Amino acid sequence: MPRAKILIARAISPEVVERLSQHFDVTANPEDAAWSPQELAARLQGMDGVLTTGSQRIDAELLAACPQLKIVANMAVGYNNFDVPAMTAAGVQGTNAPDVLTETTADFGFALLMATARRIAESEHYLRAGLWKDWRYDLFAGAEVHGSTLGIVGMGRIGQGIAKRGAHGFGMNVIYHNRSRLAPELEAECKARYVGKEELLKTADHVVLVLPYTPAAHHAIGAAEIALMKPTATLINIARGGIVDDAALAQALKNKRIAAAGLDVFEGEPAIHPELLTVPNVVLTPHIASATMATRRAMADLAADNLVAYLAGQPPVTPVNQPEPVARAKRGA
Ligand code: 8YV
Repeated sequence: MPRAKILIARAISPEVVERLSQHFDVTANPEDAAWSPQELAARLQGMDGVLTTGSQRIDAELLAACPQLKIVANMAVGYNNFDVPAMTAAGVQGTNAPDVLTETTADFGFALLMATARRIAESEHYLRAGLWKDWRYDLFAGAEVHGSTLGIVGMGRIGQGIAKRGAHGFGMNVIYHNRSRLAPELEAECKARYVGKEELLKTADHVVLVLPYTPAAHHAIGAAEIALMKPTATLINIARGGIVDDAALAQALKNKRIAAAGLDVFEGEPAIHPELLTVPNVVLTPHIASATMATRRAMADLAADNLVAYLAGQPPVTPVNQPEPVARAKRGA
């Protein structure tokens, strides 16, 4: 039987490319080119599977152009780059990469919160620019982290990781808002109290966004929501661009409507709203919350596990849909 063919859409850990090569005919992207949707479709001709990152859009048009494609394995927990109903209807399996990045991403959420509240990036730029002349009692005086109120929007695995760090490590009073309330034992483990979104925005000293992107979550934090926040509050987004209205946030930061923000994700990234680049009270990082070598390797390994299982006729490890059987059979899966 000929070996299945897979495409790896972006550069990944070489060990995982090597591992995949033991199972499949692999076409990789070692120069890490960011292919256009047309280029991706062209490279997917004749491919049975593809390993994607969060930046390749998988929609009905692409699937129609790639009739042999059976599985798309995303090396990301978020899969808003997938049109899931289109994939299901076209008989294509989608998988994501949850769990392996939870603690690493929660670490980063906390790091960004600390950097933002304690003005680490802003003060470092000042020092590097040679502006530090003397000690002052209020030099880069920031917001208290320990003992303050931490508001988490989106209480999945990563949200819970951030809650535990805040409650157990920093003695924070943790409140959260989520589509559904956690089971009482999980709330107790996280020492977190469920509140409405408005109460959270009004009472939190630090608001951390960790909810998945859905059309309903688009601009969940805009001018009206920011207006509810304390003027001393910080806002952290490690979820997805588009959940925050970046233009409204830039305005609010400029007017000191809130104290500061920390952003790892942006609307239309890698483009950044130009005003965000000019305000000092924001920490900006290039979508690196899961970026440790070990975690990125584990994410690629999980995507590989999904490809290996599914293309061998086994159930995928972390599926996000159940492909329609007739359409699936037409693709030879
Ligand atoms: C990924 C992420 O690195 O997992 C996610 O959803 O946002 C990041 O951890 C990024 O999406 C590239 O795949």
